[in-house]
Amino acid sequence: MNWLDRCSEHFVRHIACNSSRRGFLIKVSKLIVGPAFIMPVLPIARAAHAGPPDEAREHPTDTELASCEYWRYCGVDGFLCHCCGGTAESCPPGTEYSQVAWVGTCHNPKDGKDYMVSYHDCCGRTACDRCSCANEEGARPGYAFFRFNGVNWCVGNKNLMYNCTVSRMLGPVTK
Ligand code: ABN
Repeated sequence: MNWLDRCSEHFVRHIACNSSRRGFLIKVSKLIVGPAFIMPVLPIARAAHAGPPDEAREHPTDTELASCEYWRYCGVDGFLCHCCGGTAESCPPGTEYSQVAWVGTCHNPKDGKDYMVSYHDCCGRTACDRCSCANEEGARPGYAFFRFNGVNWCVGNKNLMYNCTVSRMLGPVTK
């Protein structure tokens, strides 16, 4: 028998001699039930998957979606994908979402609430050049580059070519 076998045997015998079946079952059930009490307080990014709340599931018109004034575009610096063969939230065919995004907080005048919106560039085709917006809510000039939104977010993708920008609703801002 090698040392690993001897150690394992010793370890298992030690557990067998020092624990009862009931004690073992109690420990196992604690392992199973315990996380159920801890999980609700862990910081899980539910908002990213929850999508917009019911009140934000509005039905904007085509004209609104093609306008830089539409509230959810408050941080867009680029071309609106809605005008480029995609939608406000989805990239045009032949392009893919940027791995990096700019996140902003926009005020919805219809329900008076603030919402988090992430702005992804769509990458892989030449610039769409339609519906150009230069909104700057929450942004700072270029010299404060950590807070500057006039950046090509395709930098993290294989294909760096910028086409247009989508505005994806993450959820309401709770204070
Ligand atoms: N985020 C849109 C963009 C792309 C290239 C240059 C400026 C802004």
